This record gives sequence, structure tokens and C-alpha cells, in this order.
Amino acid sequence: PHPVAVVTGASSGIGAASARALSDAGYHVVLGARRADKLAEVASAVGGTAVALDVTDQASVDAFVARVREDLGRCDVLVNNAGGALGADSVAEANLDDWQWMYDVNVLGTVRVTQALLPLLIGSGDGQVITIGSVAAREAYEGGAGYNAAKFGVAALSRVLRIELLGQPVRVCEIDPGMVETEFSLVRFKGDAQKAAAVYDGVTPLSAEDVAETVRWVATRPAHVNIDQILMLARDQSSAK
Ligand code: NJP
Repeated sequence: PHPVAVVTGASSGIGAASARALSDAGYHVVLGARRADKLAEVASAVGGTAVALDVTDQASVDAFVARVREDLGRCDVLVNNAGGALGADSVAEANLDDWQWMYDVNVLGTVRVTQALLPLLIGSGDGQVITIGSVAAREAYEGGAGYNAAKFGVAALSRVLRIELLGQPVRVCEIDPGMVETEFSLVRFKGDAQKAAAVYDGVTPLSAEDVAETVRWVATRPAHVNIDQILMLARDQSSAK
């Protein structure tokens, strides 16, 4: 039987590319996200299983994990990728609805899915939790406040999880990308394509496939090797943005 990889937020961008990369590496991939049509399209292209998932909804997470347990009976790799930014406001002008969404999807979403899959990951005998954080977890920047707060939280979560799991057969890795060309900026600027495009500002961004290749590399290291943290930036990117 193939090892099983679960990828959250697999309907576009880094998640979709990671699903493809892990499928190419021999995993049976379970893809989770909210947009059923896009998710089904990606899943059929990579030969994986699409299962509806909203990481902000505990009942949805429980149903998702029940499907993994019942249909496949195992989980070897979890890629916590579902996430994103909303708005670019300051602390002084924080839109707390946007901040709440960022915290719920990035931080609590990662906790919900990790917590529910942990028994299967431990049972695998060589489980891996790979979480997509951000350069925004390493560096505060103007316009980043809410996203900084959320992704610093995600980084802390990944690091404490590794400590908690010492002595268990589970590896924990945080991959922090810089600028990646996906739907990320369009979501952040609520559909304003002009603002979204301005983010790149003369920099050639990473592609989703660049990050997915790193996910695949981390997942395929030998069982005794724990790659803790990776920061990957676009060459010409001076800082977080
Ligand atoms: O963006 P995008 P990326 N439940 O918008 C899903 C981080 N990152 O690939 O639910 C379940 O194409 C959404 O699916 P859907 C970023 O913070 C990026 O760039 O169908 N899934 C979609 O598949 C994030 O953690 C950049 O709408 C939910 C996916 O998430 C990760 O990379 C820089 C969901 C987002 O795909 C992937 O983002 C950086 C929910 N409640 C970090 N809500 C960058 N692109 O520049 C959303 O530092 N999704």
C-alpha cells in the first residue's frame, strides 16, 4: 500500500503543487479545501482523493479525518498549508474581523487538523507534519501586522509541536516561503487585481512548484532526519512585504 499524504488548502497554489509533487514521489494524496470544483479538478489531475475541508470548522475537520481513517486507514505526511492573509492594515487601524479570520485559518486551522490526525501520524511509525508558514513569521513589516501575528503563531506552534513529540516517531518541519505567485495576494486584497500585482514590484516571485519541490524534498529525507525550519525567498526580495 502507498504511504498517504494529506494536503490542506490543496485547491490552488502551493497546496495544489505540493499534492502533485507528493503524488509523483509515490504518496496517495488526500486533498482538502473548501472550493469543491477546483479541488476535484486538482485531485483528478494528480490521481488523489478530494475531500471537502474547512479548517475553521471543527465538524468539517472531524468529518475529513474520519474519511482519511475509514478510506485509507493511515496518514504518513500532513502538509498544513491552508492559510492566507486578509488586508494590510496597521495595529492602529486593525479590522478585527480580518484578523480573526487570519488567526482562525492559519493558527487554529493548523491546530485542528494536526490534533485530529496525530494518532494516525504516530501510528504510521514515521509520521511527518510539514507546516507552510511564512517569511512573515520571521520578520515584522509595515502592512503585515495581522498576518505577522498569525504566522508568528504558526511558527511557534510548529516549534512547540516538535518538542512535544520528542520520543514519538513523528518529524516536524516549518517551511517559510517569501513571495510566491499564487492566489494569495488576490485573496489578501479582496479581489483587487491591481493591488495584488503591485506586490511583486520588479521581483520575480517563487512559483508554487518551487515551494512544492521543497515540501517533496523534506518529506523524502530518511526517517532519522528532521529538517526543522526552512526559509526560502525570491532572489531579489529584500524583505517581507
Ligand atoms: O495561496 P492560495 P498560497 N479551509 O490562495 C485554502 C502561505 N504563504 O498557495 O478553501 C480549508 O492560492 C484555499 O482553498 P479554498 C499562505 O499563508 C503564501 O500562496 O478552496 N482550506 C487554497 O487552496 C498559506 O498558508 C505566500 O479557498 C482553506 C489555499 O488555502 C500557504 O502559503 C507567502 C481555507 C490558499 O491558496 C498557501 O497559500 C508566504 C479553509 N478555511 C506564505 N481557507 C505567497 N503566496 O506569497 C483557505 O509567506 N484555504
